[in-house]
Amino acid sequence: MRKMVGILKIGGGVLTDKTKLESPRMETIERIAAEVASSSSGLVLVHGAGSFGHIHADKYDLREKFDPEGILETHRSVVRLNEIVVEALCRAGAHPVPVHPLSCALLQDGRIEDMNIGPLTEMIERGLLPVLHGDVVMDRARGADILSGDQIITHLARSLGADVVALGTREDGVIYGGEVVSRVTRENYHRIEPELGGSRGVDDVTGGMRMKVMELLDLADDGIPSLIFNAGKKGMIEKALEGELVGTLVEGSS
Ligand code: IP8
Repeated sequence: MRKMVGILKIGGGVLTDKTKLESPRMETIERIAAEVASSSSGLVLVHGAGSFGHIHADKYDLREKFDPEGILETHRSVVRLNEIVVEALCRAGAHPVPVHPLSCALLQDGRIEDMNIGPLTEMIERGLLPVLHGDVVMDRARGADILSGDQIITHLARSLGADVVALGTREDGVIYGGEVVSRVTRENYHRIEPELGGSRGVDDVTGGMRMKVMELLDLADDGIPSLIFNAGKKGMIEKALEGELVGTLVEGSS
């Protein structure tokens, strides 16, 4: 029997202070690691870059220009955050394995064309916790581009056939008129869209809440719902992974 597969993304804004270069929020990382370690098996964790990566990608204008030095600096930076997360997960008793998209994904004009899924399914089967992250990735058309963790989770959700997809941000969900929207579908998206902005702190080269919701609506069109919730609050990860509606559910039209 196939294991249940959960895909959890934790945003870079939760794990780091996005206003200061390479500043991890260690207490939050330790808490999240403990919550992830105690969650049920069959999980893939993807984390954003925050102030590791976005600042470098912006500095080298990597979305526009092919820059070998920028590629190396940006990748090394996100790998440093990945190591911090992996170390915290080890301390919390999980069995994490780092997986770097630069080495296993290929883009075509900014979209994933190919990703090596075989190792991930094997890791999940054997009780390991793959830990991926937003990264700079080779692109057939552009040379290289920034691959957001948001695109990674939707790609993995489709190719692994995820049972749960949860996106932990610093917000309680999608906010409209000061309130959390409990459900976002293609029907109400046009109404809330003007209020969806980028993200806080440094320039986010991958687009903030609007891009997340667009990415997740495409996933919902393929029949896979997902949840945007606040991972900055204690206890929410477990609830989100257990399918509790603790935020905004992005789902297909009924
Ligand atoms: O924080 C961005 O990933 P994200 C990756 O998930 C880089 O959007 C290298 C800026």
